[in-house]
Amino acid sequence: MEEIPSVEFERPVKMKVCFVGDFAVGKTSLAERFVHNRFRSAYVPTIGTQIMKKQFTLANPRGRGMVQIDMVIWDIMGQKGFRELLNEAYFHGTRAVLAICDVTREETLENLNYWIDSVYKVTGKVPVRILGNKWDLKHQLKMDEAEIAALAKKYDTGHSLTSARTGRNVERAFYALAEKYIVEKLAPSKAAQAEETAVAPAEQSRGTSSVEEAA
Ligand SMILES: Nc1nc2c(ncn2[C@@H]2O[C@H](COP(=O)(O)OP(=O)(O)OP(=O)(O)O)[C@@H](O)[C@H]2O)c(=O)[nH]1
Ligand SMILES: [Mg+2]
Repeated sequence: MEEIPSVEFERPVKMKVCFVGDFAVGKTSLAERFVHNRFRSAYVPTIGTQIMKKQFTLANPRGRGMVQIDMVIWDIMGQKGFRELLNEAYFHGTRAVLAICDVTREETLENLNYWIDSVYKVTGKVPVRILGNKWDLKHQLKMDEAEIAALAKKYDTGHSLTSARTGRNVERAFYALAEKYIVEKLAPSKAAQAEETAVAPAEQSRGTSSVEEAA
């Protein structure tokens, strides 16, 4: 692949990520682990949605340098009912999805089809990563890893086996999703390209637009 100049990522990449999956699969717990590095064993169902922010840096997956990611996490309630009426409001503007199942409850994997398709109805196809959470309870496993991998393949992606309780693979799963988004969805910044061709080098740091998205 052609190397993209690092000027492309002078500014942070903003991305809204939605967490989807059935109730109690561990969406809130994974967000809390990633953002605050903490875990609570009590189950407090999310009502509506909880929004969290996290900044982190990655090696640019398409070229030189580092990329700063400004992630806004929408942790959405897994209980059905009136939530379904609000899908449009929740999913609008979503750039990428973490679709989470609980490896100790079989139906939570199958239901990810419903969840991902609900997002796609609003956003079109966006990058997804499948998470098999509660891997610390793998002695109670109710699905094969091969089934998780097959679902991931269907959605053109990979999967991670995570534990919000121990922290296993949590950070890596977020990083993998951000990399997929950058590689698949971000076009080189038109602003950066214009600056390269038309603006004197001393002025190059003054552009107003950050990375732009492919249609
Ligand atoms: N052992 C174990 N328990 C977990 C893990 N992740 C979450 N839990 C527990 O599972 C329960 C549900 O976790 P939540 O994070 O609230 O689940 P949720 O998906 O946000 O649920 P809703 O908000 O109702 O949709 C809580 O009791 C958590 O402590 C994990 O990786 N391992
Ligand atoms: Mg929750």
